[in-house]
Amino acid sequence: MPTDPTLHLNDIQGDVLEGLQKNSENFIFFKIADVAAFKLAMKTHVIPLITTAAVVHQREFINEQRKKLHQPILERWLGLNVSFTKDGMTELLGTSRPQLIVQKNGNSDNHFELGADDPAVISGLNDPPKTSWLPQFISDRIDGVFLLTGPDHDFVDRHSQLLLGHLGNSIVVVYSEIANVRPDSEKGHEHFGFLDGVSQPGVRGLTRRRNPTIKPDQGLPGQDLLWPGEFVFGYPGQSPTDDTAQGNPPTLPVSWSANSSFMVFRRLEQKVPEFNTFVAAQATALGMTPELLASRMVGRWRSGAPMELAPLQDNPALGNDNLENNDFQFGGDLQRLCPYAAHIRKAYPRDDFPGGDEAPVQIHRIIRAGIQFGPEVDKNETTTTTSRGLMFVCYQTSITDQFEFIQSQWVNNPGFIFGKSRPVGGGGGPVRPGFDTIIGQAAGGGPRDMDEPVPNYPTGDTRSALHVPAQFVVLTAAAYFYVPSMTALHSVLT
Ligand code: N7H
Repeated sequence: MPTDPTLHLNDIQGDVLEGLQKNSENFIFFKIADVAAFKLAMKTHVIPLITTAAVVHQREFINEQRKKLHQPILERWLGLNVSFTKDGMTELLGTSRPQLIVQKNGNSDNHFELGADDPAVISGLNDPPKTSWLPQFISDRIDGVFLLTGPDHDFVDRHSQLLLGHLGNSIVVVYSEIANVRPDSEKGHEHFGFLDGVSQPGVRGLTRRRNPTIKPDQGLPGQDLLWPGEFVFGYPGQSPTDDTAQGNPPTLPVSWSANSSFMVFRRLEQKVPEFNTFVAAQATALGMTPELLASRMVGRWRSGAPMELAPLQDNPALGNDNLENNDFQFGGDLQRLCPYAAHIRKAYPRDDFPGGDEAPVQIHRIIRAGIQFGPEVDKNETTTTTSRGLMFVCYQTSITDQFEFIQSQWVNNPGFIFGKSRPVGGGGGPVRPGFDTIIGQAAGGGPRDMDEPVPNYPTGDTRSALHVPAQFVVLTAAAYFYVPSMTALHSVLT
């Protein structure tokens, strides 16, 4: 077993690896109005409030202990992180600052410097035009974002006011939105109703191995351990040819980039009533239940149970059990269990490459840290009248090789997963898997299709296709951020 790297958790901001503990989260997007005053306020009042990965790790441990003892979580923890766009970095360091361009796996990634609203980035991802984004994201410059988390909406609101009081006129808030986990039994489920936060990459040096002797390269069963350089600068990354070996650390041209990361933010509106109506009508046409159709689009049931292990019927006990709900592969399944185009199969194909080689997959992973925004669907709402969805957040060391690769090369690519065929009894022959019908985007917002929504399980050769004329997940704002280390916050940046 290779020796684990030592992670400097005190120097890494807390949302990056394990995620700030949150029921509620304010996203405060700001423009720096007075650089000197901003730096002073940060040094004096704000940086001491920032939650590090060490604190998050400790809180996670306490939460786990309480869960084991069936005790409620009583602590009312405040979480705070800060990160900057390319414009914010220029404000803080001047126009002659070094460009944050990353060399990783032989590629040069300058997309942080281009930004999420660059025309080339927008067209590369098939994103909707900027003119359809929230006006605040196109009418003003965004220099940075504070992520402020807590146990409930009021707590987050109150602490946000205190934070803004510390910063005074040094910033202008360009846009802010408090997002909240869904209520009661929907807690932990995104707005279409599916359990979220089930599968995350394990991180060597942080994630505990449940079975170190038998599964030395996994945390929880099925959770592959990755080298931390995939998510935080200053550490070895994944080898592109061997899924357990360490590769070169990604490089940044500045000496103070260790323990920093890149954050991708996307405000993704979800058209929930429209999704439900569409799924119900298509399920009738295809002769299946709406539950089964929606779950085959996602690759998991609403409970979190994976189609690979529960192909025809939900199994809530399995969905809830983190010792089992990730312990599966896709490679041997010619989409009898789970469609090639299901969201989780497209976004993380596991061993589904020729020969079961996982190395080419593990260099395109992300750590997700999103939260739901907007109200519950009203019982009279048949078309979306109030904006709701996912504040999508993910961390990585290369935006082009990780988030953008997944979006543009996998989920938006109807040919991916490549080289797939049908079972011989089903006529054999090559398959075009189609789009990820949850988040995949066709050029110009065009229609998408997906192969084999109807399961041929355990046998059968019914050919079916799902035609999806509209997007049920719509991008309404996006931005790329640099998440500096605590050292950089204390020194060069203030
Ligand atoms: Fe996805 N959904 O409800 O369908 N996602 N996602 N996602 N997603 C996952 O494993 C969803 C989005 C990934 O390791 C689950 O936590 C919705 C973007 C990845 O097996 C569910 C939206 C991107 C995984 C959803 C959305 C990804 C994943 C299963 C937008 C990146 C892990 C629960 C509104 C480009 C796959 C879980 C794995 C899981 C949904 C966005 C990527 C239920 C509704 C933008 C890598």
